[in-house]
Amino acid sequence: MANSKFEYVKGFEQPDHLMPNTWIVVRIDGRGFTKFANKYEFEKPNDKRALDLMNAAARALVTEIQDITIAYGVSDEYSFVFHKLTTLFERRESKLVSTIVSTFTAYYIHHWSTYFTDTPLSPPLPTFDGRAVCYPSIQNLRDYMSWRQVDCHINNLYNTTFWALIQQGGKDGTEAEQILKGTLSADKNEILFKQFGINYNNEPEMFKKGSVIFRDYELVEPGTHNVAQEVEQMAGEPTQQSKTQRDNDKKKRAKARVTVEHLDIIKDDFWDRRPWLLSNKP
Ligand code: DGT
Ligand code: MG
Ligand code: MG
Ligand code: MG
Ligand code: MG
Repeated sequence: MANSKFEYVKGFEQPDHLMPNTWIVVRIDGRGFTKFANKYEFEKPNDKRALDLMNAAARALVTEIQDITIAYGVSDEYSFVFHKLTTLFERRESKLVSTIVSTFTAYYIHHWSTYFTDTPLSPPLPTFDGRAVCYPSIQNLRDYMSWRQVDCHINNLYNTTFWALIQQGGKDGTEAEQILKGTLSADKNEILFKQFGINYNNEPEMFKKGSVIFRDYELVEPGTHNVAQEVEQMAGEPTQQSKTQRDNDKKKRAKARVTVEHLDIIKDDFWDRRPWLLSNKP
């Protein structure tokens, strides 16, 4: 139906190509999960089944969409980072965001029964919103990731103390809130330890640090150097790769194991040991 008189309507579509050469972060977040968590009686403050399910959905998505370099999840949210050189969907924002949101949601529902074995899903079904943000430098991107992980830590320490006061301390919500008003991290650690015998350090890593998903190749030992990598990063531009090299890299990427870990991504160590994550190669 080329050149019909109706075709002019296509001209109403707005271009939405995201800035080239920037790291694209698509963050999804569960819609109304406060209510959703109550409906399915998620354990407070952390339900391992719910978090494992988020991770399973995210892992399936990262496995499927190979342009994603790394992902980070906490609570009902997940951030997916596209390599700065990605050309997926010509970097069109609406395509990237809608694909991530619908793929994630589909896998979340698909995997539901694996984690919530006795509770079938019923409407209203879980849904997610999504947004894209471009970060021009590795520093900006790492600061974004650090921001989310710091948020995880602050919220988890607060929530862990809040729910200990209620579940073990017999307080009601208002009382617990009053007790925690104006407290610093050290105070919360002390309340947990002195009143409830909880050493916050011994809480599960997934609760304290959130979850990181990435392709695992061989770790680089700290202190060793990959010369090719260094030259590439100094140059600040992608090295010209032959087609064979690109194809090989692609195959390697497809074969690499996609892992879910609960690690510190604020300090340098995580990134230093996995230089491929932020390398100039897509
Ligand atoms: P939104 O995102 O504006 O549609 O609204 P919500 O209600 O999803 O709020 P949000 O995203 O700021 O906060 C996440 C909610 O999900 C929060 O109320 C706690 C709940 N949630 C997430 N993970 C867990 C969990 O493991 N256990 C429990 N009990 N609740 C959880
Ligand atoms: Mg929200
Ligand atoms: Mg939410
Ligand atoms: Mg949220
Ligand atoms: Mg189509």
